[in-house]
Amino acid sequence: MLSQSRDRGLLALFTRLYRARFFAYIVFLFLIFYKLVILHNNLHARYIDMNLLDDVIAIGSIMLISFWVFWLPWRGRLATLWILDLVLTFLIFADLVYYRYFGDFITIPVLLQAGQVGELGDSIRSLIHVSDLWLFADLLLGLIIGLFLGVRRWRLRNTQRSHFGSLYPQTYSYSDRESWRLVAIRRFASGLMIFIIGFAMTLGPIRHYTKTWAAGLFEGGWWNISLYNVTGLLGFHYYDVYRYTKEHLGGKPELSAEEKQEIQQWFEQAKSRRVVQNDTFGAYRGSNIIVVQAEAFMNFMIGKEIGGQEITPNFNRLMKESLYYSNYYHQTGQGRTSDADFSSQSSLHPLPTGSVFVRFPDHEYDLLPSILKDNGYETGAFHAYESSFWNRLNMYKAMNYDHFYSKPDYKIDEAIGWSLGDKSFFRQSLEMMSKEQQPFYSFLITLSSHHPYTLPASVQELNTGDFKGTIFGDYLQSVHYVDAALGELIEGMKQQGIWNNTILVFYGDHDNSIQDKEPYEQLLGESLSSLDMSQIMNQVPLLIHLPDGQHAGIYDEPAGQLDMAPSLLHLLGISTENDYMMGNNLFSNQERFVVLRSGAFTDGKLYYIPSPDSRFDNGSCYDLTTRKLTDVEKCRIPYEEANKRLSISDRVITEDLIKLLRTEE
Ligand code: GP9
Ligand code: MN
Repeated sequence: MLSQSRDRGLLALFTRLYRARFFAYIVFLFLIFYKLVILHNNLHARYIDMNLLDDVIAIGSIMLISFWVFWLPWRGRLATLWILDLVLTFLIFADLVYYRYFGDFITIPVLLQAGQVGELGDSIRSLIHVSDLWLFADLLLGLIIGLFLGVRRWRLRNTQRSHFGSLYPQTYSYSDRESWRLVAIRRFASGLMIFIIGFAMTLGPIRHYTKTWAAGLFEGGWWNISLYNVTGLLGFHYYDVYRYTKEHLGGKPELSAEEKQEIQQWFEQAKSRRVVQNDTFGAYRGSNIIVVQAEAFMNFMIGKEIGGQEITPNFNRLMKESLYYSNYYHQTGQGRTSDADFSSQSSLHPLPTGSVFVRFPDHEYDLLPSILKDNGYETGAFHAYESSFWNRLNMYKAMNYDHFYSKPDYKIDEAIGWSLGDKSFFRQSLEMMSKEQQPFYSFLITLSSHHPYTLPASVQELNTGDFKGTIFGDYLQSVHYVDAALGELIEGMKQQGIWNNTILVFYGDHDNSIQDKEPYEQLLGESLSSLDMSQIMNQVPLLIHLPDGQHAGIYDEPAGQLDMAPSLLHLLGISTENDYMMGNNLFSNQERFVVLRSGAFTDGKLYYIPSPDSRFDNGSCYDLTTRKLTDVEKCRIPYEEANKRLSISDRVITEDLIKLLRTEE
């Protein structure tokens, strides 16, 4: 008798499990999975397709995040599924929009910079496509159905109440308690079952990947896109939360004696390549320095015309009396402008996630402004924007700048984009500099050519022809404006009498986030290979104008943002012997190796583009002479060196190693 009722109970349990219990849940799983697929298909085609195992991981990870809804009563479960749908949809949507601009996913350190989102208003609006709103359609439908059922239930209950009085019994019988117990067991078992299935579906394939091609995935500082390709979007976010927590709550990893020796040795070798005594060493001792870091100022349009009009006429003119580095790479990651700033001043790589400015402003670095201040320079940072953006206020204090002139220090007499137009920005900055003692070091960050590049009609002076009305056309227009501002800066410096005793450096911070190949092909009048596109998106120009116009010419050896600080210090005759710097000295006549944050690298002969799955042999190794793919094995040794550099740099920054390396030298 007992076993029969248990059988019936079990049977009923399974029937109900399969019939109703899981229906809403399966709809939920399907919807979120479908949205993850939409997200994946919206990422750039260069990334690998989702295969069956990836689908399994995706579904498993949705289960892992939602198994506990089975522990709730039926209606609460439905409402919770709706809320989970909303939260996950919002996450997918936010990742999608973020990815369109940054080519990366949102991470915890990025969320810590979320205060900046408000400022990105126009950019964000331009990155949202109307079709994205479909992601929210099911939520609306769910809300309507929910309201409908709710109202119906309420009506029914009212009718019943008026017929039978209260619906709820005052006391519970033994059998009520029994059936509650059964309900509780059933709920618990369902939730547990979903958890176990989800766990196996997520961890099983990931384990398989990490045992095969993705070995070392969770140990090394893998690029986020590679992580995503293994773990899927939700898995990536779990891991990111775990990584962040471990980093901040788990204490610093121990640096073993061998590791320390290896890092120390690497820096010794870097020093021997960098520190040289030649005739450029100290040739410009005591000169002022003005460094202009120009927003999204890329290299591909230098020297180009559109409808017979030069896009960057002032830059082109200045180039004739300056050192122009035609293969200069930005080495930035998620920290964009702040990464360009950090790597140029510190000669270290930025981090794979977030911005060093935000994450580790209090760690020790050998920074150009600080070194110059110690050598008698008055140092100033100039940026006509909110001082808190990218945590600059704190970071610039740590960098030892004497002054940080931000938005409140400027008169907004030429409103463009986020803030003040670059022409007025340069003019007012020069006025501020005129009050400083010489020699000075001034670091200026421009802003007018910021995404989405829309300038007021009154300052549009380039006829962008066929590109008019496109974001690419707006980009060229804004770059043309910045170039005109550069022309005025040079005039201003001459009028102020500092042209002949100042080194002027001008470089772009990073790319413009316009990934679409077509407008570049149209402007350049040629079809572009993957190698061409990779170089276009990663190259920014570097111009160094020396006070006497010496050494002018085009330098086509590879170089990168990490090289700026050691090179300028060389010209000033300030030794970097005791500094922990990773970049090249552009005046040392040594062979150069440039590593990008994505793991791409070049030595001038080879150019390696990593594969999104981070497997070395799936990457592309190009011969720069033929510009054709070559045997990937040729890239193996430099690939290992590139990874070593990135991981040393990451450890130095996150574990605050400079202090340690220096104190126990
Ligand atoms: C604003 C500027 C933003 O201060 O640095 O530039 P971004 O980092 O978005 O390129
Ligand atoms: Mn920028």
